[in-house]
Amino acid sequence: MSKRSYTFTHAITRKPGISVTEGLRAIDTGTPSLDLFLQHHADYVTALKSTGAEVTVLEPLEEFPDSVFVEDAALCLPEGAIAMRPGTPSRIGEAAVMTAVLKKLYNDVRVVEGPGFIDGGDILTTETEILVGTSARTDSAGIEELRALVADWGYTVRELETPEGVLHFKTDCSLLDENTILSTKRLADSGCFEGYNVIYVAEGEEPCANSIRYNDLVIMPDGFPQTEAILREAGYDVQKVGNTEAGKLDGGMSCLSLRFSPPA
Ligand code: CIR
Repeated sequence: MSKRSYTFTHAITRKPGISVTEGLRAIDTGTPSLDLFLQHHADYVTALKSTGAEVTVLEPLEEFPDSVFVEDAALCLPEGAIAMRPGTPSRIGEAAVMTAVLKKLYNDVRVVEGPGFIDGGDILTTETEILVGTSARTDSAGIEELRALVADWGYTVRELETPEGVLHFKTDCSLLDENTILSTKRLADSGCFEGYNVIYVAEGEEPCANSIRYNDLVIMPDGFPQTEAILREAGYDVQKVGNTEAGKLDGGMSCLSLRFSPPA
């Protein structure tokens, strides 16, 4: 049976623009190269398409340097879409732009109006529940508003904590299938994934915890051989994509797309 938490027909991405060099970062490890970022982005879109996805590639939005990380602006569910309220001033305007895009695909688009904040990167949707981590970008008020917005679609929202110093909840975890989550030890050790099987990323390979399951593929950043071997051994079909440039801006595989199946 196909599973709604990782079986999708569509994805939305946005190409990085010239302004991506001004993107937010916790620690400056160098300016991303736009050319290499565009190459990685194209490889990412190719990986999604290889699973049968219809991928929308939006043009760059120069006024929003971080807008390549489309995941933070919305949450897409089979029943409808919800525009987020990104918790950092330079990104809050991305939600309205994404709302207009989503209205072409969904009849039901709901909006987190505030006063709380919530970034899509803090949300992990599993087969049975929506997990949301509080972080520097997401607060309890934002999570409460999301809870109210999805209640009539039958979703349970569980509030958790993103580890200190980690940008987003999903910086440290990914859904692999209906029972299994890929996680760092620092996150899973909090007990937040009780009831799920947890596969730990290899020690020293924490950045690859931000991977995605999209249809038959686990798409992971290139350069994490021990975790790649663990995933292959566990029976997953793995596709690697270069992520050095997005990584300089604390972004990874999940941040680069919205993944969904709009209502027929
Ligand atoms: C930011 O700080 O907002 C961007 N430089 C990175 C966003 C990554 N997005 C995500 O984890 N969902």
